[in-house]
Amino acid sequence: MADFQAIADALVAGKIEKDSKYPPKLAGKPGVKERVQEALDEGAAPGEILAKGLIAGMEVVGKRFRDCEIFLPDVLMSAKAMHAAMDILRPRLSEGDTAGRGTIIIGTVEGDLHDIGKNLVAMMMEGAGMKVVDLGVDVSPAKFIQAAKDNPDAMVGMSALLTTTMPSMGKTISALKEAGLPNMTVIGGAPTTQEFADEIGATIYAPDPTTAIEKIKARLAA
Ligand code: B1M
Repeated sequence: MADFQAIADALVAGKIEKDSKYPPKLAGKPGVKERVQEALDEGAAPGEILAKGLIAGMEVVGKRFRDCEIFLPDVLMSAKAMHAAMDILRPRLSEGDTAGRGTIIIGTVEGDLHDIGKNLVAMMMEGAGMKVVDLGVDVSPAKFIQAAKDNPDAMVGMSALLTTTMPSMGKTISALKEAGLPNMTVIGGAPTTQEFADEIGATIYAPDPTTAIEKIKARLAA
């Protein structure tokens, strides 16, 4: 039975791999890379490792940061560990044929550098067989528009983690409409809600990757 708690603990501690010097108190102990590999070798499903190990660990980081129990450098180390773990999981999640299951353009909106949630969503979409065009972070409406022109059948996915950057989602949707582009849109990210999605005219609101995938599939099948 894979030890998901050990994966979450390594992530919370920001321990990337055995040879990492940070944090000094865990010198020589396995990091998130070894823990994830161990779980895969034991036969755990990549999606389960993601949900029960990595996302669970990141939720702890989020709560501790909110409660001022840890500080930005700690969060950054956990974010780095998350990226390292995702590098191992990504190919496993995206095995399979991506033809005919829809294309998603995805990015974190202008002014926003948070990409952990966006990357998770992108990975899980790839895992579900969708083609993903990842524009990265701090994506301007103009960049979304260009990608939508290049991929007219794609749905445009936007992620925002800051209340100050949420309005950029509305600006992008307005810009798509003004440019006469027919692309449907999907939004998500911690501060977003169904109410906000309705307000800005997004096609789909999804609080998590699984809901995003289910709703996108339903729309494409309709
Ligand atoms: Co930032 N940060 N941060 N941060 N950070 C938050 C978001 C914050 C809530 C912390 C807090 O104060 N409690 C707060 C925002 C407050 C607000 O706007 N009301 C905040 C702040 C203020 C800031 C800075 C301004 C701090 C500063 O500099 N003073 C700064 C802003 C930088 C910028 O973007 N311009 C900043 C910086 C950073 C770091 C760089 C240190 C780091 C980001 C590293 C990175 O992403 N590479 C960071 C982090 C890690 C966080 C917290 C701790 C964790 C975010 C995270 O990764 N969560 C966060 C606190 C928290 O969330 N409790 C916080 C885990 C991730 C899996 O969840 O992204 O919600 P999430 O994604 C979920 C769902 O939302 C959904 O699926 C995902 C998986 O379930 N989802 C989608 C996401 N996108 C989706 C798209 C979809 C569908 C679903 O469809 C397209």
